[in-house]
Amino acid sequence: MFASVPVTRRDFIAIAAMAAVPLLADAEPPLSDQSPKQLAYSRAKAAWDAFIRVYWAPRPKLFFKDGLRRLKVLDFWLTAHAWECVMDAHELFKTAETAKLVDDVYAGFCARERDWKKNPFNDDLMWWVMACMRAYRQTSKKIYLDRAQSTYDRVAENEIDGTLGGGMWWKSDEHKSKNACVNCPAIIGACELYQATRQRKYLDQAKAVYQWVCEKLFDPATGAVWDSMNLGGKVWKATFTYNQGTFIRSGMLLDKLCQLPEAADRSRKTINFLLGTLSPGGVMKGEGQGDGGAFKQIAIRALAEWIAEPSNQGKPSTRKIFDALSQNAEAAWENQSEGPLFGPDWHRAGMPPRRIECETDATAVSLLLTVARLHP
Ligand code: 7K2
Repeated sequence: MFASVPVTRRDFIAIAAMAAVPLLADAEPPLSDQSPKQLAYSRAKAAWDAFIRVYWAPRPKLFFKDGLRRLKVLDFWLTAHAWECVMDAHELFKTAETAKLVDDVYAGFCARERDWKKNPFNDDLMWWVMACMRAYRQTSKKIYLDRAQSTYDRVAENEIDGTLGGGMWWKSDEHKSKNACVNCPAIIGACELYQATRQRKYLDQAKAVYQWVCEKLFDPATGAVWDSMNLGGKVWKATFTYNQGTFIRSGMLLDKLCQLPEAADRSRKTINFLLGTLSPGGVMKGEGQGDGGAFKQIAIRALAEWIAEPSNQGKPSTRKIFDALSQNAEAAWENQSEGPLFGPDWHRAGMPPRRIECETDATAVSLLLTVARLHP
């Protein structure tokens, strides 16, 4: 059995709000009979409702970055992750509303970003390839597959070459570095395109890029995935959580598609690094807002995929990964800000809600949705 999750005053508030039960000191709703799974669901629902209320504008179908001020629209790459958060919600709630929202986020984004070729950040495009493939898996709508395929094909053709031994350039307007944040998403995108189309070229490309990442940016001693290599061959050894996540998922997919147990072994090492070194006290480190606000969301999604993978079911190591996600969810919940909204560092009490950005909140929302969905 899972360790029982303590029910806190925040839970009473969240659940009372959901059930429209008046919060009287002597008439608390009967939380004591909620199972840990129900409690995880209530928390996820409260966080999700606040996220949509604060950051989403149904007309003209966009996410605001600064939800309570509504002055800035969410960035290109961060919208791919807000979209994935919506898909996390749809996987849990499966309502007509969440289904519509999946399509609306994409439609609204495309209405604003009419020409993705103008974006020189290849990583931004690979994040959208990943998100579109997930939307395709979820909805079976071909527009998502087509967009993923045409985007991936164009970038792969122009941006993968033999300089530095292989791999994809980070930016198309200046070939100065090859980064984990573009190469691992490219591997994942290619694997998923292979699964959907069975075109061999995708698998070959995924394997070649993976080999390059393993040679240049993976530390076999610790399992760490480093950030990037510049034109001089110098490696920036920063270890951000998102790069651990996409590398974990790359190895898992390649092992699944072409029996590469050594790839799954590397992923296991990286999971240990992410849940050990990068998680002081068992909770993943804060990486600030802005781009850093989304990093953990990407790492969490990779762990969720690992847990959901049929061949990992029932293993003690899989259970440990779920427990780690649960512990992160517990910390995020306890350190929430009013809303409930969630700041970037789940080790310390929340920041003022006005300062919390969409991508930062979305990370905790995805975590809570995922824990509720995967809860046994
Ligand atoms: O240096 C890269 C990457 O390797 C590193 O991990 C992060 C650290 O910073 C950049 S990527 C950051 C973003 C900048 N704005 C536009 C986005 O598309 C881009 O990914 O933060």
